[in-house]
Amino acid sequence: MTVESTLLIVKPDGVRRGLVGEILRRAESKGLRIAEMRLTTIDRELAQEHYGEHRDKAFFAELVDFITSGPVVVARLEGENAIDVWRTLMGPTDPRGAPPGTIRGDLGLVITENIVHGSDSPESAERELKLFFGS
Ligand code: 3AN
Repeated sequence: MTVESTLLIVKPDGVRRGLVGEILRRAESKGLRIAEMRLTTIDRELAQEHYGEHRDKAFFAELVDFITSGPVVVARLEGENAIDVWRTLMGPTDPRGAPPGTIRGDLGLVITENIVHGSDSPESAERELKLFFGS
């Protein structure tokens, strides 16, 4: 058994479009457990820290503008292999090629507004959960 924790974010587009329930339903239906959750607005400092690995990318400013553009839902998801399982449910980064059945495949259209975030490794999950939940 590898019980893991991962960070789920419903991004501002997901909250604006009223998709919070749909996204959480998919996580819960799969068997992942919501261990902590809140509605919050990410400030620029936290956004820059969270997306630190993308600091040098051309889309960094746009990324920070977008994630701070309105309320988000952040949650700690727990379960067997939660990190990979949540990434699989989300689908690939670019919704254009994301398979139907995934969140981005079913609900997203463009890469800049791709609805959800999920930690991409155990190291990222630990770092990100610390940023948003303190541990
Ligand atoms: P993921 O969210 O699938 O882990 P990352 O970590 O590669 O993807 O990218 C973080 C976020 O940066 C993505 N969710 C997406 O919103 C944005 N992003 C990634 N690549 C691009 C790109 N080429 N143009 C604009 N935004 C991008």
